[in-house]
Amino acid sequence: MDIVKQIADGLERGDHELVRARVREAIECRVETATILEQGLVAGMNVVGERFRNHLVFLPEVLLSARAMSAGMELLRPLLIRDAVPGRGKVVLGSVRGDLHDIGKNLVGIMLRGAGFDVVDLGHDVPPERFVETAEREQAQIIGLSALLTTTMSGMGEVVNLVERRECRGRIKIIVGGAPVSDAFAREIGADAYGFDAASAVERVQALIAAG
Ligand code: B1M
Repeated sequence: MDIVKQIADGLERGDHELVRARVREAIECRVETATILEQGLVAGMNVVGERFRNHLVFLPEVLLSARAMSAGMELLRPLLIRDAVPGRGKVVLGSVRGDLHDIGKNLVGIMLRGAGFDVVDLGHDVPPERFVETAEREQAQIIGLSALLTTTMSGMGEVVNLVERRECRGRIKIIVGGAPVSDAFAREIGADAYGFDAASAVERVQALIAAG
């Protein structure tokens, strides 16, 4: 099996030691940084995301793969900066104001990072202004909002309205998700996309960025 395939395979199995060793080897063998990232790490994480979505693997497996991803990225990061491999896009992520639930949001962040996106994680209980100001300052293309309470969902609409008021609607797109959130709710508040789970969040973000 070639070395890049071994990286993807190690990622799928959540074997961080194998991934670290193979990424190091690939770097020493002068495999292109973008190839190691896209065809090794990201390809492996995409498989994990798909399996998670189909309930073939569960949270512990995803976390192991995320750890393996981080192990690989640690070695790759300086080279990505040096080679200026274009990032896939930047996402400002957080749980909305009043909401302390962050397990699902963290998972979405892990999967987005796994798919090669830069993620600015603002944590939980984040006020609307902070989402929008951070997205503007960081020149992020996407704001990702998570809510687990029916009482905090309305905070998502506030972020959409604020983006509109600041006239950055064209530049910044908004994706929403969380257990009480639905596609219909996302449309009702004027969000650009709804992510049912972490894997679909990655797909939606990819589609939003591709649409420009
Ligand atoms: Co709370 N809680 N909780 N809680 N809690 C729920 C959500 C609840 C459904 C439990 C219940 O009553 N059956 C209920 C909400 C009812 C409602 O509003 N409809 C509830 C309540 C009422 C409360 C409190 C009010 C309880 C109280 O104090 N009386 C309180 C509120 C605190 C607050 O936020 N202000 C509270 C507190 C807590 C804890 C702090 C104890 C803890 C949170 C710890 C933490 O997150 N660090 C907690 C927990 C753990 C839960 C349950 C049990 C589990 C949530 C979870 O982590 N699921 C939950 C019951 C349940 O869901 N079964 C419950 C696992 C996680 C992987 O799934 O978060 O759904 P989830 O994320 C998924 C998708 O939703 C999606 O992808 C993720 C991965 O597939 N997704 C996105 C999430 N964000 C996304 C963003 C996207 C796209 C997809 O794009 C950006």
